[in-house]
Amino acid sequence: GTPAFNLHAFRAAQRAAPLSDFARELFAGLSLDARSISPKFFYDVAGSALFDRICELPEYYPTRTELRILTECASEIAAQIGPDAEIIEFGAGSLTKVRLLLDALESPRRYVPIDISGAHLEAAAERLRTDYPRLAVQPVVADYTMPLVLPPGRGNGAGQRVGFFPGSTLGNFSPDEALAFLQLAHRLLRGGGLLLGVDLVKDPALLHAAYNDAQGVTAAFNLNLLRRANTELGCDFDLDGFTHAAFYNSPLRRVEMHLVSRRAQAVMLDGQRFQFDEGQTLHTENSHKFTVEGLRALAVKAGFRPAAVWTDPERLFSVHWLQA
Ligand code: AVJ
Repeated sequence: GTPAFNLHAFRAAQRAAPLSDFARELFAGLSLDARSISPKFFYDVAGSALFDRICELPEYYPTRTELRILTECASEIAAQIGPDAEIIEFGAGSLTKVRLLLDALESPRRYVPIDISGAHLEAAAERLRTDYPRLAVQPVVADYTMPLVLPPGRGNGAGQRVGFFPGSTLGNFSPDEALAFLQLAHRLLRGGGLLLGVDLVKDPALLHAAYNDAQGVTAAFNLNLLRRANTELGCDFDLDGFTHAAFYNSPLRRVEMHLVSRRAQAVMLDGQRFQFDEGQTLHTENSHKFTVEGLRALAVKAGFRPAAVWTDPERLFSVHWLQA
C-alpha cells in the first residue's frame, strides 16, 4: 500500500539542506573509490539534536572549553574589537556563544548570522531581537564558503566589521579549503577582524575519547546520516549493517569518522546499486586539529595579521583574534 504521509518527516526534510544537494553529493561520494560525504549533511533536525547532546558529553571537551575561554576572556576580546561593531557569524548562530560576545561588547550595532539552512535562523533571530532591542539582527541564508553580499544597513559611525567563526568548524575543511575560506573572510572583513575558535593538537587518547563516547551519542550522530538518506532519499541502508569508527590520523592531524560496513551488502540510491564489501567505509568527517603557530601561519597566508590568542590552562582549545 501507499506509505502514510509523515508530516513531521516532510517538515524536517523541508527544513534541511536542499534535497537535491544531499542526493547529488551522496551519489557522487558513493561513486568514489574512497567513499566520502560532506559532514554538513549530519545536521538535519535529528542530527542537530544529537550534536547538542555531544556538546554535553563528559568526553567532548571542545564546546565547554571554548565557552569557558569566551567567558573568561570576554573583556579582553571586547577591548580588541572596540565599540559599535557589527558581527558576522559563519554557520548556524550558536546563540549561547554569540550572546557571550554581545554581552561583553560596547554597543554592538548589527548581527548577521549566515547559515545554509534557514530552518531555525529566523526564530533564533527573533529571540535575539527581543533580548537585544538596540541590535539590528539580519540573518542571511547562504553558503558562507561562497562569496557573499551583506544586506545593506551599515550605519554611519559603525565600528569594526567582525567575523565570528567558533566551534572549530574550520577543522571540517581540508587545508586548501580552510585557506580559501580564510581568504574570502579576509576580503569581507577588511579593516576589521575575525574571531576564530579552533581545536588544538593534543594527546591522541583525549581525542579518541571525545569522538568515541561511552554513551554512543557520537556513533548515533554518525549513523543518523544513513537514517537521513533512508527517509529523505529513499535509500535502504541497514542501520545495523554499519558501525561507527573514529580515530586520530596523526600525520594528517585530524580525527576521521567513518561508517564501516559490517558485511558485504548493497544499497540503492536513485535507481543505482552500490555494493559495499565487508569492512569498506564511507568517510563522513574530518576534524582537523591545529597548533597555535600553525593556525597563525595559515591566517597570515590568507592576508590576516594575527593579534591576540586565548587558550584554556590545559591548552585544549584556542580562540584567535585575526586582524583583517
Ligand atoms: C562541529 C565540526 C567542530 O569536529 O568536533 C563532533 C563535529 N563530530 N563529534 C567536531 C563533531 C563528531 C564537530 N564540529
